[in-house]
Amino acid sequence: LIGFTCRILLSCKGIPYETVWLNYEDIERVSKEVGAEPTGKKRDGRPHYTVPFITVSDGSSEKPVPISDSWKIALYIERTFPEPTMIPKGTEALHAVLSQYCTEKLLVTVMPACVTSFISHLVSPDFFVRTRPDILGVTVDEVTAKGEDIERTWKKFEAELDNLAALLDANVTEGASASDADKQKTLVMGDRRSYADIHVLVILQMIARYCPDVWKRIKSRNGGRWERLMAFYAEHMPAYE
Ligand SMILES: N[C@@H](CCC(=O)N[C@@H](CS)C(=O)NCC(=O)O)C(=O)O
Repeated sequence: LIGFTCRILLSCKGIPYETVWLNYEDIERVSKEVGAEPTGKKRDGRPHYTVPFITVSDGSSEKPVPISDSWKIALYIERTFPEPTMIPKGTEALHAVLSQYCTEKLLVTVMPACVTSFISHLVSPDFFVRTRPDILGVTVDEVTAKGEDIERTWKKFEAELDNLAALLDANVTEGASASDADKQKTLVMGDRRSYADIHVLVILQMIARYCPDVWKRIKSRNGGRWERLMAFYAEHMPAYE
């Protein structure tokens, strides 16, 4: 999921890249092979290696240079390929805060309803399930919504979307045409694409893929802006395979 943020960013900037898919159980080994740093710690203090990480051959060093952590990768991409800007100078902290907001408010809220379908698409679901307590401190079973809680979870998620929509409404300029207002309400920066949009996008894309029935009702919520956001980035959305 988080790897998609880097891929969409690269596509928006027109930078060619190659994707190497890793199964969860291979992330640590391959990270160490290429020298990508861990991005955090597991519950017991051991290093936690994560995707995305990138390796860059810039010609100045013998071996490709590794960068891990999506935010560090995004800043590297923005500084190395400034056009078109996706993190305008001086807005770095705002994009980082929006990213945190999306994780803490949207992703955490929706995960209990999506996790079963997400796991069923993994190559090695057993590894993922077995290692979650080490990483999150809870079992998959403990976070999975069941029975009536599933619908309750979607309602909570929709309330979070309504909240974000209300925040985005403030982008609308006085006297804007209906189509300009639609765009301003859809994009975090109002009149242009930016890195912050991508964090909303990857969550919507996850729902569209793993919970297609619920996506049908979410895409028309808040005046259809979530479907508009997806359409706005359609040409930059990477394939899953
Ligand atoms: N702070 C990191 C977090 C990345 C992250 O959590 N990646 C997940 C996949 S979406 C991962 O690699 N998890 C490995 C694991 O939990 O075993 C970032 O933004 O890059």
